[in-house]
Amino acid sequence: MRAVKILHCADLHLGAAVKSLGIRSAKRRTDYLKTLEKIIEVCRDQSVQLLLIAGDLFDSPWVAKELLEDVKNLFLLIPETYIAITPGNHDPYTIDSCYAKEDFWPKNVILFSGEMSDHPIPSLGVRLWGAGMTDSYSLKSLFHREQSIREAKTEKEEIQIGIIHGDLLSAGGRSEYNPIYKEDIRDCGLSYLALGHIHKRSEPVWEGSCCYAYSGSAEGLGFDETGEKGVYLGLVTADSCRLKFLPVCQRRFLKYRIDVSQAESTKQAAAVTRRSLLELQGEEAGKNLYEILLTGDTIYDWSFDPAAFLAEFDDFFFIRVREQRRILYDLEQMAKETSLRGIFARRMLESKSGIPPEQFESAVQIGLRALNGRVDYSEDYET
Ligand SMILES: [Mn+2]
Repeated sequence: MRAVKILHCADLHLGAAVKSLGIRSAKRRTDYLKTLEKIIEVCRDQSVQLLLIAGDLFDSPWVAKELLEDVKNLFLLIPETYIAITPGNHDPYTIDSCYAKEDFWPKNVILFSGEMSDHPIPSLGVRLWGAGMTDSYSLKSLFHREQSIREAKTEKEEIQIGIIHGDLLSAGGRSEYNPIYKEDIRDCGLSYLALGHIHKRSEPVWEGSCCYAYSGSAEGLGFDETGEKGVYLGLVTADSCRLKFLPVCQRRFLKYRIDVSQAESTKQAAAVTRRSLLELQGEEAGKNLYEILLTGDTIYDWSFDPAAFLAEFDDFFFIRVREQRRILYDLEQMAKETSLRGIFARRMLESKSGIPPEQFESAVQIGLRALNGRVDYSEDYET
């Protein structure tokens, strides 16, 4: 049976500025382009016939000239590969968008815009179906023409492949970003539907005879997009999909809780953290982006110095840290002290019976921190 080799990616958000990364933001922006470079490399090395880019290729429809040239030059490196692009809610196909530039895109690029349309690729025995966003919002579903897809499937011996950017929902669900209903894609005639918009990858699954997946963002955009990111690569036939996830990201966003009960200073806490990260991520640990929460129980409440902690990670690409240790205490013993701490302990013991235990514990922790000269602006950390 005829098969086509595809690579499905989405949500590259080229040109995005992630402000929370501070001075690393600019460097991070070059990572996104490197990810596309890597995707192009995979297409070339593995003879991918069809590259599907399911929306939000760019972070905005107005793209810096240099970036646009870089992307075009990358596409020119794989003239044998058809490149299908559907604009997303971040890079909609508007008249002044980069997609509307006349005679700009190489011949191997197929652009979808607006309502669902089809594009036959006879040399591959494939018919592509796609819709492209023309605005940042679309309350109405751009996915339709199921009848035509089914007809094409039965009448012509082609593999029907779809590409779209939107929110996959069950009947009745609402979204401002092109709602696509599972009921519509069930047995719609497509062998594979490449989805974009949701940055978290979903496994390829079947809705009737239609297989679909979100490839997720190919490079994480923040700490809400942790772990390995990549693309789907594999073979599609008229009635089968064999796709494998392939990581292509340059760096990963990672979140860890590190127990620093044994540490007796900020420097020691940094050393414990470094050891853990090297254990968890190996030699290349320093290239990733970390959000660290320091936890543990401590008797000696040494004061944590975030700046001193971060200074120990100069060789790491990006790291941010919060500290939330629990202070171990003996209020009865403390109450005997002739000190501010003693007064605090006595007052707390006096009021203990009237306060729910959890609230009491939290009040003691905040009080002891305050007495040690370190109350943070916000104590409502997630636990
Ligand atoms: Mn996106």
